[in-house]
Amino acid sequence: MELEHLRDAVIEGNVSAVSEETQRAIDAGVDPSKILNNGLIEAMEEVGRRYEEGEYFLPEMLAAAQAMKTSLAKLRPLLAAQDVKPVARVALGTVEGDLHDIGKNLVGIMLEGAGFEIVDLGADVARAEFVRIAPEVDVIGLSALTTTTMPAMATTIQALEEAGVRDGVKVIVGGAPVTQKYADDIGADGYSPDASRAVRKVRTLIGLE
Ligand code: B1M
Repeated sequence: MELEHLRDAVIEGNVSAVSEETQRAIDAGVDPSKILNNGLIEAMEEVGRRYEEGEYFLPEMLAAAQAMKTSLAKLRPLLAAQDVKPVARVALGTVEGDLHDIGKNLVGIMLEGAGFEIVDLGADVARAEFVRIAPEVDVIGLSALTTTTMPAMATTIQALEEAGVRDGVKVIVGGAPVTQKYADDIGADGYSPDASRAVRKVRTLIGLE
């Protein structure tokens, strides 16, 4: 069965069409991992490309992400039953003292759309929480939206080092006030200015690109 309609519906952010097309594919017996890879992931790659080229803006990206979540909700139990392995595990959180989570959530959805398993730690996440999760994941993503909470990125990386768990994970940072220079200064492995490029950066960090 052709998944073109599903891809188009995700790219257009059409939640009801995505829901219908996903169900149609499931009912037609299409392999759930094929629906994920050739339907959702390909569609989100296209959304990311359009966003980076300035053809799509935040509202279109949020709509596509929402549509993709609808489909993932239907596919998740089927994928779990098939034991489809995620590309890698990424723990995401907004740092201590910071309540902004919209950008972090978008990064999570784009990563999930790219086949990663997300451990969403939420917002205002204590360093101890990142230290606790570090041995269980491949990548830790830190988000900060204010200049006053940005230093918590540095102290979180320090805490990972002090606990002896820093070497086992890659750390990527992002958020409106964060820059590549800041990421370099605090010893992060990567930085991304937006959710779409975060996917590519994470793939590079774990050696997939
Ligand atoms: Co706040 N806020 N806010 N706020 N808020 C900003 C960030 C601010 C710039 C507004 C302003 O003054 N112009 C300002 C920060 C100024 C500064 O530090 N320089 C600010 C402030 C000051 C505050 C409070 C202190 C206000 C107050 O109470 N006096 C307070 C702080 C609370 C706290 O955190 N302790 C506060 C509170 C809030 C709300 C709760 C009301 C709400 C947050 C709701 C929520 O997130 N659930 C809020 C909002 C919505 C904003 C603005 C308007 C929008 C932020 C947003 O969601 N953008 C923001 C002003 C603005 O940006 N225009 C503002 C959309 C989102 C998709 O973009 O988060 O940048 P963004 O994420 C992008 C990239 O940055 C990147 O990818 C995303 C998608 O492309 N990215 C990553 C983000 N994380 C990444 C992680 C990665 C990689 C990329 O790897 C892991």
